[in-house]
Amino acid sequence: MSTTNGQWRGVIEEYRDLLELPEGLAAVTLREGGTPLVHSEWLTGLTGGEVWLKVEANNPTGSFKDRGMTAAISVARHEGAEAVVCASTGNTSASMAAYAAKAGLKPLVLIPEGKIAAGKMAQAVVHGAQIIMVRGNFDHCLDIARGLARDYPVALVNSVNPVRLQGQKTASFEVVDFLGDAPDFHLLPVGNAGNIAAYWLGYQQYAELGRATRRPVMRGFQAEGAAPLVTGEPFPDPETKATAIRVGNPASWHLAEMAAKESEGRFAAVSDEQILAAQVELARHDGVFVEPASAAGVAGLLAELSAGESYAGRTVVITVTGHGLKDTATALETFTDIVDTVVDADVAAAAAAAGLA
Ligand code: AN7
Repeated sequence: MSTTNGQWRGVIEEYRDLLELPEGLAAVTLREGGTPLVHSEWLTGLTGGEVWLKVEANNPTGSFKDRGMTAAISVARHEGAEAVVCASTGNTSASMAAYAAKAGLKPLVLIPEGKIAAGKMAQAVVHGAQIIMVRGNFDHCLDIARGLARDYPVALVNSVNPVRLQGQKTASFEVVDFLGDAPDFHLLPVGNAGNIAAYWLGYQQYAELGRATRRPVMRGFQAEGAAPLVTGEPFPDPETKATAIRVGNPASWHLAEMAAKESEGRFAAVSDEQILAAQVELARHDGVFVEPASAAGVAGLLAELSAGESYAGRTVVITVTGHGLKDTATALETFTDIVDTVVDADVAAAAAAAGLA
């Protein structure tokens, strides 16, 4: 991996030769990617394998979406677009708004009414997006976004735009570049299913190039109330507290199924309780605070271990997709007594309250 004076250049410059993008494309970048693989002593201990977290919160807008967005916005500008549109459960809109601002494009965001985490909403607003709330879910928003891009002069930057996957697949490259080979297993949350498709694309490409000797088994985890890839049927009314993956009819359904099939992987569902418990456990054991949806992969691993599945001796990468600060309201819902005690400004009183005295 090359750098300029030690600074990571962003995924287009770091991996340009490996991405299907227009020749000489000028990158609109916030230096996304180059995110850490953090070793999880906790999950390594539980599994008897080696478990790594690919911490995508460390992207400029706090989620993995920036990898695909640098590519999509660069191409939109390259092709002369003046406005860009996306449907979003929150993170795509936050990312699009930031990159559109950098590129001087007008961002238009379609989001499901009342179901967007406050942090993500703040990002879209502050970056200057025009926000349209739709009485409906993400799937309705995506239909509208597609319709707008078809009939009006706005470029669609959802992951149905193949350029997005070109950027997002760089996450697999980074995993292999760091570990020296592909892991045995790759676990991640799945909503609209672009990310699992992109990872699989990246792993396949590296294997074909001889940069990896193997391809991982891909395991995708959905929320029980929004698990179409598990049941095989769209969910007309998807529901989960993990709003980022509240998707009933994933756009990349077919690609995601191919990734699971070709890698001998699978999809499974986890409950909101399992997701929120995993979020807290991950924060407390590993010091990594992720948003609820991002904990679905960890929740999946824990559920599989309980069901007798073994990862002993295996290398496992789990992508944690977005930052915990995106949605503090949901994170704090389970905590009734946030502040233990209120005391006067006095050491003895604090010591007594803390049980030290
Ligand atoms: C934190 O922002 O779909 O399976 O519109 O924000 O590639 O959809 C977000 C998805 C996982 C699922 N984790 O990824 C959107 C949006 C987080 C996310 C997913 C999302 P995909």
